[in-house]
Amino acid sequence: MDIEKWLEETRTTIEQWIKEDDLVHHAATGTVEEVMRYSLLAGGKRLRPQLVMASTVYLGLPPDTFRDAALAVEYIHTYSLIHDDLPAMDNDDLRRGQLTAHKMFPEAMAILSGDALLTEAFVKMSRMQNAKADDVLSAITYLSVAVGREGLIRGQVMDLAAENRSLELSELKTIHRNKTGALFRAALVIPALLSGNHVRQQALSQYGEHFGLAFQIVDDILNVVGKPELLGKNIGTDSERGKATYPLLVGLEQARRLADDHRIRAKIAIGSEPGAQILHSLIDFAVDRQW
Ligand code: GRG
Repeated sequence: MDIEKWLEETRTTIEQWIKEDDLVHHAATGTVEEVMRYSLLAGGKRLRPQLVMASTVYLGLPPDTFRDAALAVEYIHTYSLIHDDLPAMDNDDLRRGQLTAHKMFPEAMAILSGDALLTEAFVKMSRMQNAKADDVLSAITYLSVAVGREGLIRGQVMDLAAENRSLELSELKTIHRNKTGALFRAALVIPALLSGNHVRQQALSQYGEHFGLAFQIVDDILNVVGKPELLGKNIGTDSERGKATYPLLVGLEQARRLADDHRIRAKIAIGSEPGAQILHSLIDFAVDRQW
């Protein structure tokens, strides 16, 4: 399949959905919605909502069935980037080649826009169409655990605590399983929960586990050998910050081998069922990407 075409078409669709969201469409100057719109429309690969769509296809449903869930995971991702860039965290001025939210707007408004994006995601989940109330509740529970103190937040806390300290590979894996992997896994599992398809839930969760780790290993590799003009950010920042990364711990070649290993395991997890083709191509993209 032509994955480049699929990625471009779905990216356009997702950006159109964001623009059609009332809060974005009616965002007035000087409001928190303006900051939310700025960050939501500042670019990005849109991989997490694309995973919601690919998972939905794997389950035999039209890709836009769970549009609100696709938006919810992208809103949470955007919140995490805004907060991660803040002076108290990574203190970055640029994201995707553009000024970070707290550089473009007052810092307090950037913090609040992140808070509002996180809560808006759950508003969207709770108003979900095309799913039974019990299934919506299961999906909300899964997502809130994934991005809370046992998932995303845990990963970020561990990441901050690990700065300028040497780490074991197993500790690094735990950080990334939470910080990067939890939201990818949620994007994949949520359509199974919303459609009550518990048979495929396990396969999607395992695929998500390997997808998240492969994605992060490649992210670490690109921070060493990537092209800044493609990435929209500087390279070499991980080593400047004294961050433990896969290339630092195991070397570039072994890091590449590990990413490939996760690619293979992800593909085995979902098998070659009808509808699995996009997921196969997506893990190829995650591992082979240059941005
Ligand atoms: C809750 C503050 C807070 C943080 C949680 C997700 C996260 C932890 C921090 C965001 C920064 C970061 C480097 C996360 C690791 C995952 C990752 C590589 C994110 C970037 O994802 P892409 O490449 O981003 O999909 P785009 O720009 O394409 O949307």
